[in-house]
Amino acid sequence: MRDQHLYWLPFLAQDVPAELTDPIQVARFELDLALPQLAPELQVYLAPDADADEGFSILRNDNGVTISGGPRGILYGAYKLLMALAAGESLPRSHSQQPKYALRMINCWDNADGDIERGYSGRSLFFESGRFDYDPIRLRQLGRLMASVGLNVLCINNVNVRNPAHRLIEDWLPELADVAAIFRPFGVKLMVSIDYSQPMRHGVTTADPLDPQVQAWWNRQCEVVYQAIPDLAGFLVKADSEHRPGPFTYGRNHAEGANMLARALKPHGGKLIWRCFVYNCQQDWRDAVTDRPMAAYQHYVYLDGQFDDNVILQVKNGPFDFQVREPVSPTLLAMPKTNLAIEWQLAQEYTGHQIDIYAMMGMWQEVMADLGSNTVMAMAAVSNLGNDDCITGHPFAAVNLFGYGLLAWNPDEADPESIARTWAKLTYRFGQADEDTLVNLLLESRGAYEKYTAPLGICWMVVPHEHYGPSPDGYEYQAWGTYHRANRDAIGIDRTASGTGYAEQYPAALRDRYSNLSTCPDELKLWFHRLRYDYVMPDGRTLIQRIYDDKFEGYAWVEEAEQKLSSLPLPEADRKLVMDRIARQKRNAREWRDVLNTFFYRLSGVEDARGRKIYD
Ligand code: GCW
Repeated sequence: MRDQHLYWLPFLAQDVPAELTDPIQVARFELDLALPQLAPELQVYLAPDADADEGFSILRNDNGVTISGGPRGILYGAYKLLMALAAGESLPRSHSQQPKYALRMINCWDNADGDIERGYSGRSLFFESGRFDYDPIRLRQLGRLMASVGLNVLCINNVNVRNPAHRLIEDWLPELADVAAIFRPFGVKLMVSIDYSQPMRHGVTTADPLDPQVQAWWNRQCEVVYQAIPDLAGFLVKADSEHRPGPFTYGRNHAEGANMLARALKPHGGKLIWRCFVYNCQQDWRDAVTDRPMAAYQHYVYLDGQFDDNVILQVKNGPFDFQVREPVSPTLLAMPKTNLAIEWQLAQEYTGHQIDIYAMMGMWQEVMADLGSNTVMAMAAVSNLGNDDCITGHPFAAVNLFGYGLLAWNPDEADPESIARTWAKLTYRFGQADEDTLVNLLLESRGAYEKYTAPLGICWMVVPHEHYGPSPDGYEYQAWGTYHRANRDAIGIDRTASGTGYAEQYPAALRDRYSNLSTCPDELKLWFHRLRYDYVMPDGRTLIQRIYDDKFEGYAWVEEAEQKLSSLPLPEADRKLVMDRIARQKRNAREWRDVLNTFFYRLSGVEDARGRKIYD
């Protein structure tokens, strides 16, 4: 059955036919489908330009509009035009765009058994029961959604390559090639995650990157893979991370490890995306010297300049792990001679499981501002997609997919308000007042979530493994390096020069800003500093009072949001999902409020200055 959720493309109420094989054909189809409703008089001409690639220009004159560019550029230009018409934006007479990043990737953490690691929108769109199993109509719809916001690479399997997903580049190449063909007309190239020890399944006795047999195995494997899928974007690798195999086993560093694979991919034009999520996940909680967020910098920065030119190091936006609030990863600022990609997580692992509303644009904007615009050359995001009726589970989580595409195309033009507004206009076509209500809810959602969950950048206080709901000491005595070290007087870890020294990994301006309590943003104060509960915040409140206030305010926001949502004229298919989820969000927020307030009250013995109910 056809998807009832048309996401931000409600004017494309018919599927792209399977026969179309080229982005220009798709562009023509989409225009012919949508223009009669959006601008019946408008003539749109397509002018393919053999020298152009992904950029496009849209020129308006008295006869109509001409979109020119390479095939993918024309497709992007067609969507741009249609979305501008649908959102009621006026396009200038002449308009050109070029993507800022050549690789704009989605990383699916889909397992071959159909389960999705950290997936909150149902099961895999690609796999079930240990084999490929998909609905081509749904995949074409995903191709269309991706192309409409300029996303061009889709890695379809989990970075934790679980059996039998290694067969993707071995026995399942014909199926993989079929999926690649489905996405090709949308300008989307496939990528696969590979297992570093893969040669050892084939009689090679080692995975040592400097062993010639290993190099030879990968060279041969890449020939076979690229024969089946000549435009495969490349491989994604999680090595020496959370028990995954990698070069450390053989005493090799990650430049040696990555370059070996990159050399096998190189003759075929493939890229090697190498993740930097490497840290000691077997730390003793008594060890107060090792500081997990320092790990990536220590493992990679000294190797700057040693990676081959088709290697891209993929670094998570924050140095910990997609927490509610983190500073920018210092590794992203310290490797000028290396190709770097920033990795975001659209899947709401720590940010509400696509039950709680959490629009990510504010986080992107803050991180990009600290990053400076020329530091990274590619973008990746962990997928929030699945086979639920609504592909992002929560209909509002689609704003994160939509916005991420715009961000990866050009972060300078992706401000939170315009992303939220354009998405809301396209998706719901509400009247102005309802649109404002929705846009404001989206823009406030991150701050609200942050208020009722772990305070001021302290990170992990979630239920272990599941990562939804409060458990203040859940990770405190574990091996993951995730400690808040709260006692009766104080909470947090000093990460300045007088403590673990983490802040010294930054360039001077950021180091000083974070190290100095008066300039460190409130939301990161407990990320960088150990503070007493009676510490007086810049606004005059004590730390403990700020914590209590935030929990009450965060919960109150959810109560109000529920009211506001109930009066929005949402389409039926979305209404049920949205109202069901906000009720669950309210229960979650209430638990967070009361569990955390009780936790801090029991430790500190300090009463709430406003006398609100805190359970003892
Ligand atoms: O945040 C952690 C997640 C793991 C994930 C890992 C990673 C794919 O809890 O589920 O594994 O990050 O990014 O590799």
